[in-house]
Order: sequence, then C-alpha cells, then structure tokens
Amino acid sequence: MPPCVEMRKNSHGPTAMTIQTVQTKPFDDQKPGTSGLRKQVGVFQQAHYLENFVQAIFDTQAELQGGTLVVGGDGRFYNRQAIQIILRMAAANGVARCLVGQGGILSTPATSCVIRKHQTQGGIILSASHNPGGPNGDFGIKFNTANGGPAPEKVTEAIFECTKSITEYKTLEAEDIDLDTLECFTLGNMHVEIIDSVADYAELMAEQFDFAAIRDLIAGDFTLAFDAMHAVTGPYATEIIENQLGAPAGTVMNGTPLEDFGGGHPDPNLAHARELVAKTQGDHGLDFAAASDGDGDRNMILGKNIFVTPSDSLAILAANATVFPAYRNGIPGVARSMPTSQAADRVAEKLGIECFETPTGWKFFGNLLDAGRIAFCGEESFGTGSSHVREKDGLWAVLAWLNLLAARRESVADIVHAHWAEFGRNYYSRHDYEGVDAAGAEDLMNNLRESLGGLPGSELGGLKVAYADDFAYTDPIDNSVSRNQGIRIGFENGSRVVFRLSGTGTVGATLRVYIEAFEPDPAKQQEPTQEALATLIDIAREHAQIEKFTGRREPTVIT
Ligand code: VG1
Ligand code: CO
Repeated sequence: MPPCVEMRKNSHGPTAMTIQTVQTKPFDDQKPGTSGLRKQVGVFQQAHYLENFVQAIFDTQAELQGGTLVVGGDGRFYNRQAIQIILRMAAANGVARCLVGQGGILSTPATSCVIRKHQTQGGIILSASHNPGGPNGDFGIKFNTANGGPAPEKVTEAIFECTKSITEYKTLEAEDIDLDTLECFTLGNMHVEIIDSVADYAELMAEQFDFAAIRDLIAGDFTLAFDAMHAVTGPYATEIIENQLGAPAGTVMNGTPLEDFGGGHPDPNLAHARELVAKTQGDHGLDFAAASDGDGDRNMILGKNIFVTPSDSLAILAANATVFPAYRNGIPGVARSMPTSQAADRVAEKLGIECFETPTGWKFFGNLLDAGRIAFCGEESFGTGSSHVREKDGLWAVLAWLNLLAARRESVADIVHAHWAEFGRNYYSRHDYEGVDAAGAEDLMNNLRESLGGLPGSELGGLKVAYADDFAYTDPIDNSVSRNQGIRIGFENGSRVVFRLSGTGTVGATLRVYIEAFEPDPAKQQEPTQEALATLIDIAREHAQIEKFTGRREPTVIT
C-alpha cells in the first residue's frame, strides 16, 4: 500500500460535492451469467445501464456502507469511464473507502488477493474476461464478496431482482479523479486510494512458491515465454517472471494491456494463442510456454511439443502438491467443475483425499475453499487455482508449473507421460458451437433432456450407457441447490459426453460439448486426441442432433 501522500479536494470545491438522486427505469437483461454481467460495449454505454447494475449492488450489499470496496478491471475499452462512474456512486452510497488499481488495472486474482489481504467488504471487477474488447467488443462487471470470491448465486440473484424494479440511483457530482498516480483522494466523504496493481499479488506469489528454485531453473539453459495477449497480466508477469525470477527481457510477450487487446481474442487456447504454440514446436521448441486471458484468471500450459490440458494440469499439480512451499503438508481435497475431466478424481482417490464435482463457474468452489475442505480446484476451461485466493489464477498456475519443473528437473512431456502411466490418461476435448441461434440451442437441450430417461442400459454407437442425467449440485457447506447445470451421458467404460449452454456469451447461444475417454494402458496413451475420441464425438453429434438444431456441421472452436 502506498503511503497516503496528500488528500486533495476536488477542483469544484465542496459545494459541488452534492449527492444527486437520478431517476431511472429497469432494464430487463441484467441477470449475471457464469461470471458476472457481460454485454457488448454499446449496451453498457446506454444511459443508466451500468449505473442501474451498480446501484443494485449497493442496494443489496449492506456491508458496503461504511466499508471498503476494491475497484479495478482488465484495462479494456470503457474500463476507465466505468471506474469513474462507480467511484462517484460509491461515494454517494456511503462507501467509506475505495482501493483502486493504478490505471484502473487489477487482474481478477489480484482483486481477490487485495480484498482478502486488506479485509475489505468486497470488490468490483470490470472485465468480460476472454471475450474480445474494444468499442465493438464486450464489457462486463462482476461483484466479489468479502472472502475475495465471485458472488455466490444467492447474491447475484438478489442483485438481479433489484435491477428489475430499480427507480433511482445515487451519484456524486464530482470531477474524474486521476487513476494513474499512487495517491489518496477524497470524493465527498469517501477516501480513494490508488494502489500499486501488482505489489500485493507479487508478494503473495513469493510466499506460495519456491522463487529461489525457479530462479535457478531459469538461470540455466531452460527456455520459456509467457504471452499476456495484450491483456491484464502483462504488468504482473513482467514484474514476477522477468524482474523477480530473472527471465530475460522479452520473455513476456504482448505485455502492455491495450483497450482492444491488440484486436485479438484474449483467450489462451490452441486456437487463439497460435503464435505461442508455434514457439514450442520442433527440436528447438521452448521448454515451457504459457499464456493468460483478458482478466488474468485463465492459463494455458505448454511444454516442448506438448500441450497440457487444463484437466490434466489440475490432476498433476494435485499429485505433486507437496513440492509447493504453501502445501508442503499436502492438501485436504480437490474440486473440479462437472465438465472437467475425471483425471483429478483418480489422484484424489490415490491420495485418499476428498474430491468434489461442482457446477461450472468458480463461485461454486468458494464455500469448499472457505471451509478448508479443498486446496486445489480447476475447470477444463483453462482455470486452475488454490486456496491462496478465491478466484482462478492464471499466473499462479504458471508459477506452479515452473516450481514443479524446478523441483523435478524433468521436461513437461516427461512429467505428463509419467502421470498418465501412473494414473491412466483421460483423453479430453471440448467442441464449441459459437453464436448459434438461441432458440435452436434451447430446443437441442430440451430434446436431450427428454431422451435421458430411456438411456441407461441402452447402447449408443456400440457403447453401453451407465447413467444419463441433468447435473444438479447440492453445496455440502450451505446446502444450496443448483439445478440444470449440464447434461451428462456416462458409459460403462468410464467415457462421458456432456452438453451445456454457455453463460458468458453475448451474441446468440454457444453450445459446449465435452468429450472424455479413459485409457489406462500406457501403450495406447499417445493417440491424437480427436482420433482417440472419434467414436464419442460421433455419438454426441448424432444423439444430440447437433446439425438439425444448430445448422452447424462442425464446431467453431475445438480445445
Ligand atoms: C466459461 C467457462 C467456465 C468459466 C467461465 C468464466 O463459462 O466454461 O468454466 O468459469 O467461462 O471464465 P461458460 O458459461 O461460457 O461455459 V472467465 O475466465 O471468462 O471469467
Ligand atoms: Co477470465
């Protein structure tokens, strides 16, 4: 935390600092999805749109009155304007103090870290994560609670309810504040502290991992690159990987956050990070490469000539937990979202620790982490994390892999292959059909749901169905129930296909099909993934009648 240099008065003087109550009308589309409210920028720029949602946060989260709020975002277009709006409204709604990332920059995991370290009452993160940015891209807002995690469903539902009947919001008539200088300001009765975006987070990482061992690894002939994709992790990765761990300048690629992410899609996967993937290929490929997404909570891990699926990454990190200083004594349990492969389950079984299967979205891990039931958790969608914060954490996963490589001094490929030989390999792939007609996608899901009753015991494509259901989850800590979380069809040989509709898109619907097959025999663990899964891919396509309902023959993105 920077010292409070000087308290400044707004140039309008105190008389201008009056609270205004502005009349407004509800918008009917402010229901948060898997991770906050995401819309195209133009939707957020409509008069009162952002204000209504923010007022609904203040109206429903009583502890923010007189409390401290963290505010930051991934630097995308409209980030700065939105922060100014939120600060004026926070002041008018009785928030005592706001901590704001310098330049408006705070990654999602860094926000979680700041909330926890400074014991604030919550935080607002401005991001549409991996969705493209810029004036024609997407924008988003999410609220995190005092534990540092994404608001649980009961909170997002209360906020949504409030948006449906809102009639007015409060704001302060005041000038914009300077977001770029590490200083304190007063806005009405509220203190605003512009904080270093990176410092608290970098300090936490140094506590979690063996930085000396990683420095030693990097100082040798080990080669690496990190692609920040012109998104929020640039400053974090530059400070930690280059400055603190000694990687050569230039190791961090695309390290300056840009409002439009350089026109790219800040989604770290094989489709959108091609340039980075290419650097790992061939005899002279890099030993290690990684990337993160728009708001810094996702990660992609690559080694020389190998891509580590996020599901395998979770399993491998869990199996090796004791190499990390923060988990020297082991971990109590692991959790994975339902569509994530069952690789972690096998590790949990062997370690004799608990394993939980939760619905998609990081908010479902919060209670388990808070209760100390799990320490590691992950999602197939390039999300991995631990109990150090309450968000998935892209750089944490990257540093965890570097720590693992430093401890074992083996290649990424050798570590992965040894893991498969010991635990079996879960071949895994996700097929996305993006931007399909929403009604067609709903029909597809309804049709699938109706087919479930007749499936167990029958055969699909020559495979016997063991179970078929619409996933529902009862939180073991607070007993809240979440239904309709995705359709699962499981086969007797341990294979699965899962279907769900995305809750983060902003145009039409996105159908996600998740395909998984288990292979215990090391002699059969080196097949190309799409070939190993070919039978299941056909079963999924035919049983769900994807072409009939979506008009698409092929997926848009395969990861
Ligand atoms: C997707 C992923 C999900 C992830 C969510 C937020 O949601 O599948 O696993 O938690 O994005 O990630 P959906 O509903 O589109 O499948 V992030 O990095 O976009 O905040
Ligand atoms: Co993200």
